[in-house]
Amino acid sequence: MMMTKKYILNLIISWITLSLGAHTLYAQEKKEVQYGPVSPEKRTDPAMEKWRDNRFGQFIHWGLYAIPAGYWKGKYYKGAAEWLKSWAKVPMNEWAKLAEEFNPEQYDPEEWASMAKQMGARYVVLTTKHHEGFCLWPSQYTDFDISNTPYQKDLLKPFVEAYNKAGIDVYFYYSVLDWYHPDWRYALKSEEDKQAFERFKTFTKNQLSELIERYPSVKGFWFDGTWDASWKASGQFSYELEKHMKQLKPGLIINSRMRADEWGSRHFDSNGQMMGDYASGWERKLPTDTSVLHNDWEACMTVPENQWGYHKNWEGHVKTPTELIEMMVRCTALSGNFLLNFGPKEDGSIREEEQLLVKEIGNWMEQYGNAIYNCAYAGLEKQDWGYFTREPGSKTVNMVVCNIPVNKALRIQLPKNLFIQHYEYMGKPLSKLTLEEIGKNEYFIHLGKVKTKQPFVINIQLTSEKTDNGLYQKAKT
Ligand code: FHN
Repeated sequence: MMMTKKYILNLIISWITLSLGAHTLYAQEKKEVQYGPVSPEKRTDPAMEKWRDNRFGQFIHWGLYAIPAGYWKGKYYKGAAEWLKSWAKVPMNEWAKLAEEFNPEQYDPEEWASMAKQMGARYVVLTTKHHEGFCLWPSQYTDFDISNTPYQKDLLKPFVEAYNKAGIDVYFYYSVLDWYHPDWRYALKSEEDKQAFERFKTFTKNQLSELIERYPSVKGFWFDGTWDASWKASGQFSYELEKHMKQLKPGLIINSRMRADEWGSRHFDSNGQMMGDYASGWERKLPTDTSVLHNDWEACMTVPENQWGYHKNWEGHVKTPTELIEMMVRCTALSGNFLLNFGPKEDGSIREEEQLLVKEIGNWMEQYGNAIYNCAYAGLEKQDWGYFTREPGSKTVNMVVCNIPVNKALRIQLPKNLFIQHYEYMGKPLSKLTLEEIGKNEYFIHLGKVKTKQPFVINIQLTSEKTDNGLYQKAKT
């Protein structure tokens, strides 16, 4: 007993010490940040509202890595295909020779755009240059580009045109990390490194300006490859670059990965303020709670475990359409976007598994897309059968049911003073629904003989005035 008392006392003392310590530390560490967020407040302009409303996007990783597709000199490498150069330790001059083979004759951007539309994607993010440094457009700042391949023609122009024609917003992925460029540096250890990296920064700024000027309908940039010490030491530059790009194209949207502050803090500045317009650190993982609501955010997801570029073998767990739909719903329910990756083959065609996904996700979106587009966190506690989403300001709440309970009864716990006024299926009715009030602001929606295994949506309308207008049945009659 004595031991327990002493133990508890010690615990309390260490808790107080830790809290005071953390507080002092925090107070000490609050930094003067000059190169933090360019737009410190959550953006509410039409471009950003559109980004939010889109909710579902297609990510495309396409580059020279689609040629070896996970194999080098007959040897199989199971890591991400776009990193093969690194796994197989291929010298750059050898890797660069792949450009001599790149001839995507099956490339049909209209077909890609129509697939994306069928799937329900409202925006697309395409790798204009990945870590290998190869550019899908004819860039005046490098020879390592599409014009020096047998294909020769610009891949981006028809891409942008086709997607825009299909009503899909185009974003460009751009890797700062560049394995090809002679001035790229991982760290700035010498004066020579610093000078080289200054040239690299000019190259980066030139290429980004070029992309904005050549493809003026681009809605934003998705930066990557910004984790090395050299970029982390370029806080002022990244701040000025973001400003410059937004001056060239007002309304441009830039992800948090692009930025570092002058202290080397990435995504969020040294005082915890998000930099860029949305948090883009959610890669192959999703948030689980409402702590993300403070900022706009997006999660990007692969279909297999960790493959972005085309890999001949998809090993490990390859996600089902239902899993991916649930992920998208979860993002919407927490006011985030979901970006689903595709890796086209070297000839420009799309692998069969991805074509199947397009159909399945597309069918679902056709019926239930209204529970995703324009929707966000519903302001209600998550329930076990799935997720609530809601268009901001609307009285109608979408219940996206992902797990049907064995008793076919969906329990709904509402906050105090909120009642269900109306309930019905979104789209085609799947069974006869009945409502039962089981407690204070607590209900069951009984599904009856519902057969589907796919997620589906029930719309409920909420009211703050409880009126027994006969729309629900009471538990105790
Ligand atoms: O290294 C890349 C990877 O190849 C892929 O492009 C992903 C997509 O988010 N980003 C990097 C890893 O964070």
